[in-house]
Amino acid sequence: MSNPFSRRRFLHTALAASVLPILPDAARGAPPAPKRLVAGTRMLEVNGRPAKVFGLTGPDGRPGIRLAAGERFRVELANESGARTLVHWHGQLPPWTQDGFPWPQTPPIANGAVQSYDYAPIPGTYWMHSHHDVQEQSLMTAPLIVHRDAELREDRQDVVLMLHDFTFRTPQEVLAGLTGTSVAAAQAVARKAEEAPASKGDATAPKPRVVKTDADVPGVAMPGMTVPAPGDTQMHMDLNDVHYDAFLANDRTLADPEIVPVERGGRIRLRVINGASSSQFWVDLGELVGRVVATDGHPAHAVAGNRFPLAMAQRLDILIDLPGAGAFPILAQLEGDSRQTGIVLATPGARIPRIADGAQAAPPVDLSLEARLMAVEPLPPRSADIVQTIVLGGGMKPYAWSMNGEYWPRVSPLMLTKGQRVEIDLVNRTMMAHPIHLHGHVFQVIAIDGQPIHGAVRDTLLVMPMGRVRIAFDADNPGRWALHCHNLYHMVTGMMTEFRYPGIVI
Ligand SMILES: [Cu+2]
Repeated sequence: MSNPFSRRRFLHTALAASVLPILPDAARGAPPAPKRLVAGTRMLEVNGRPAKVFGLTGPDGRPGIRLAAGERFRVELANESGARTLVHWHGQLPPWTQDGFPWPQTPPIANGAVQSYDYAPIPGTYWMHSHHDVQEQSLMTAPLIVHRDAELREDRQDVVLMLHDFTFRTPQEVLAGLTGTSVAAAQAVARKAEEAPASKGDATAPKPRVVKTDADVPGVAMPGMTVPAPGDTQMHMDLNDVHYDAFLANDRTLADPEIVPVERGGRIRLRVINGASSSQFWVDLGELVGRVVATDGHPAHAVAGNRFPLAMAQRLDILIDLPGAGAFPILAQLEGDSRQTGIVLATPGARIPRIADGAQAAPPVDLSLEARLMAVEPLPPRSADIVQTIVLGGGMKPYAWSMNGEYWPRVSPLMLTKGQRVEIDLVNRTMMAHPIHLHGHVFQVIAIDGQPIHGAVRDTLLVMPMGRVRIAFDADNPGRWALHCHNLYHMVTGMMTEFRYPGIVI
């Protein structure tokens, strides 16, 4: 009879002892060490010229942060950028003091300082960007991917495609070109213009101002487009406030695209992130057919197609099953323009084609996909406790944009009470589309132009020119939260407001 304390048991014990020191802390019950994220600068080559940009580099040397299923967002953000900064975890639901928005209580991080974050993240495709000044334009942006348990069983290759717009001008030069003067001066002119006709009409509903001429805003080209409006009348809309030098996909142009090695017949989860400051794209899968299965990180019932609109700050998860071997460009074409950027999925030995810009200008990004989307995990049905209308106003000349006639930072906070079901009508009285982003909450799209839908769950939604959408969310995250247009230049010239819960000490 063998000894119950067998060799097998001994080996097991010895092995455990020898392995213990290299086990992750989590396996010993202690929280894992925080991940270090460095806000710094880096050099890119764009159109053959060196370009110094910001960057957010994770512990593996790649941009951003990737978290395993169930892992906490425990991050030490080290600011080595040479400037003050503050990073927002776009779409995540942390306590408001960790949201990375520059409230007086949560000021930007000084150069050389380190700030810690610790919260339970929600899974999906997210991103991070500076919410300080106009640093987002200088690529202080990166992916934030939180994996799901279910993805482990999917056995798909994860491919991230992050889009940017790039200019050799400084963001301050771009902004000065748009306003012609200063933000404050443009807002003052806009306020005065809105006050003047108020006596004749409804003072609470700002009218659209006459918008733009192409030639008279210095340094800016704005292709206008005429598109059929609802009701089949013709409507002029404005696109692309800023003329960019390049569009980047994972920091590279289409002249020198990233080649992503994939397996013949490979199964891909493509995570597309529009990190551009002022540009919207059509994601074009070419000969491939994909299935959109998540919007802004939140699962949606699959919608098949090969060309999908993507507004600023939005994300799409697209499942792609490759038909075999070859090189498969995944492109993003600027709305209203023929220029595009992208990456190439390539099986071993595939010949990489040279890809030119599009043959013709793409139409404006629209809500054609939005209308087809349905959340897998919708909000529980419930009637609204409050319904709030938010009117999007402003225009190109003077270049200032508003919410309910107010220009950030001179706004009156909208008060929420914990436990309320909130519905918001976003009413666009301008000739531009506005991608509206709500901090700290996820919402469901429940109507487009008055037509009820059981739409996507999201954190950013496009409101078409002269269009109207309704969103619903539960007020479950007390604090101070921004609601704003994610066109960087619309936001910094005024299109932002605040949701505030009572009891927050200001
Ligand atoms: Cu906007």
